[in-house]
Amino acid sequence: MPDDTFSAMRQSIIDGAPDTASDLAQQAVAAGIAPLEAINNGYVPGMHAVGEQFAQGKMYLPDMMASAEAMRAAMAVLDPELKKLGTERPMAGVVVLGTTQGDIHEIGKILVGTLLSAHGFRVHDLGVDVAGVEFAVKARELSADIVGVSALLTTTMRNQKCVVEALEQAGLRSQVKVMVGGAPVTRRWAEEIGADGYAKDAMSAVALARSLMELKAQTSAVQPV
Ligand code: B1M
Repeated sequence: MPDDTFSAMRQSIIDGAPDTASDLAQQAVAAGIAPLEAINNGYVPGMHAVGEQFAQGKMYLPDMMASAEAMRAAMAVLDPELKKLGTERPMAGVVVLGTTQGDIHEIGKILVGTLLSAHGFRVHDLGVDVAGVEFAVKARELSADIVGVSALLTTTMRNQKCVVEALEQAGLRSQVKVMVGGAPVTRRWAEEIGADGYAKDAMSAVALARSLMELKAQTSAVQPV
């Protein structure tokens, strides 16, 4: 894929131009470009540029919302392409996913969910602004293997801990692995709140989910009957 196309994708996000973002995504699919390559090399760098400009006061909330709309338009084209990859795979595990309470950022979480689905996981996405207890209720209902919690704000990442606590209170903690992620989240934070793992991006989230499933299988194998 020519760098020009990636920079046009990046610019469509900065400009908050959903039609252009969508057209470029369709062209990429038609050209046989891997959807993840378009996302990671084209659109996500656009989002990062928007975040930087917002932090510097060069962009305002409506601009950031328009950029998010453009990202969604691109994802509407690329998401089904990514999901197609997962249709032939055996079921890898059940994941309950959501963005933590007080936080409405969803793009990264949706991408994580899409890639998990593309790799055989059955994903139930609770959406955004999700309380700890809601994660626990859905995890019980679906006999989930993994609960995945996204947070994009330094003020809401502490609510990831509430999810771990809600699972403990529901008596589910030994059966459910917890993975956390999002821009401000770190491995150290994951350890501090008692989560089982941290992933920095969507592909690492897939690798982490697989290793958590292996760990789960090993621990259940040594449980006394
Ligand atoms: Co907001 N926002 N935002 N925002 N926003 C950030 C996060 C910010 C860093 C921008 C900045 O100042 N530079 C800043 C947070 C600062 C901080 O806390 N330190 C910020 C702020 C301040 C705010 C508001 C408070 C602004 C205001 O109202 N004054 C407000 C908060 C609203 C709320 O949630 N209560 C707000 C609102 C918004 C919009 C609604 C306009 C919009 C979101 C729209 C939507 O999602 N539908 C928005 C956006 C778009 C952003 C930026 C620009 C982009 C986020 C994004 O989509 N990135 C963001 C700046 C930035 O991140 N650089 C910013 C692309 C996405 C693919 O990456 O989400 O990081 P990301 O996900 C990655 C990884 O983090 C990881 O994998 C993903 C894919 O690789 N990952 C996981 C994510 N979740 C994971 C879960 C896992 C594993 C990996 O396991 C479960």
